[in-house]
Amino acid sequence: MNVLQTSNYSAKETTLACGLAGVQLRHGPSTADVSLYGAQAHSFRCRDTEHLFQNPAADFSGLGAIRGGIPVVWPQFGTQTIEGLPKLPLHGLARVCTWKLVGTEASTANGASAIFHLRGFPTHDDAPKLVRTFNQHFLLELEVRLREKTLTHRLTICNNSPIRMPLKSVALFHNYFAVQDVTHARIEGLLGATKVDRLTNLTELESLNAKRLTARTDQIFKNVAGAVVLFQGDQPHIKVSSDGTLPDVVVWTPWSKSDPTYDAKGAGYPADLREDAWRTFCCLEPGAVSKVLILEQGAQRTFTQVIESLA
Ligand code: TA6
Repeated sequence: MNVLQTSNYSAKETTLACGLAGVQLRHGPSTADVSLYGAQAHSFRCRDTEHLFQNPAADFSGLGAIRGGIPVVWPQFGTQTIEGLPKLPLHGLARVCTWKLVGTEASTANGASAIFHLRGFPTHDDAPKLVRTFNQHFLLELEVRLREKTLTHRLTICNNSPIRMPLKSVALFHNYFAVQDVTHARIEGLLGATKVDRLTNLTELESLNAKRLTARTDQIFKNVAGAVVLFQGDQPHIKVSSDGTLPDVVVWTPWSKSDPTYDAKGAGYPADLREDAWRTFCCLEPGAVSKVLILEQGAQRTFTQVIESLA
């Protein structure tokens, strides 16, 4: 078992509270849990505040997508397949594959971190079925770093193909943030961004500085200039920023099944969400999804998001 520990910092390989194998990071009073399955963060706790929504009814068998935490969306967003590439499950393969832990660090200067790899060796017989379906060589590296008030994700996509073949993909961090009540949440930082409504297909500029959620919402904001802040009531709760590498932000809440956009059977509603769970999360998802990234043989690109607790 890999345990790196100093007095206030640790990065410990363990079985997480959700039952999956992973790493628990600790920095002073803050902790973060990340599973090998999906390299998915399931918990980011600052003192007594848990910032990530976790769906207790989710499938933690390691066989399907886990709704909650921070799923890594790659190489496709939603059901949008990329030209020339095979059809993959919703939001791609990264969140439903088991990654390899390749390193941990815990130091006063840098906080606690873990690095995970997912490699595409489509020709290997033991490669996950989805990797063989995708049929591309790639290396994904995800570094998750915890400091007392921040959780940073750095995803590097590398085209390590032995032959001259471009690697096409989009990427996004599907952050499920825990809130007391989404009907009292508001989001600041989207003013002036181009808003594409995925429910109505309308595109317009966002005119609100303080965006409140009042119904089912599924929108992509393009060219978001700076940080986005999620408020609980009047209290700033979470700040999400990137270094410019993630220009899009998706805002999603399924709202309640009684939203008029759902039919009587609730088609399109997340199947494993318990009755009132929709109230307790809001997805704010920095990504690079409106333009396909094309990496030539040997090229790589890094995408960074920083989540800061303001609680
Ligand atoms: O990112 C927003 C979104 O694409 C929504 O359209 C919604 O369908 C959701 O993601 C699905 O994500 P999930 O984690 O529930 O599979």
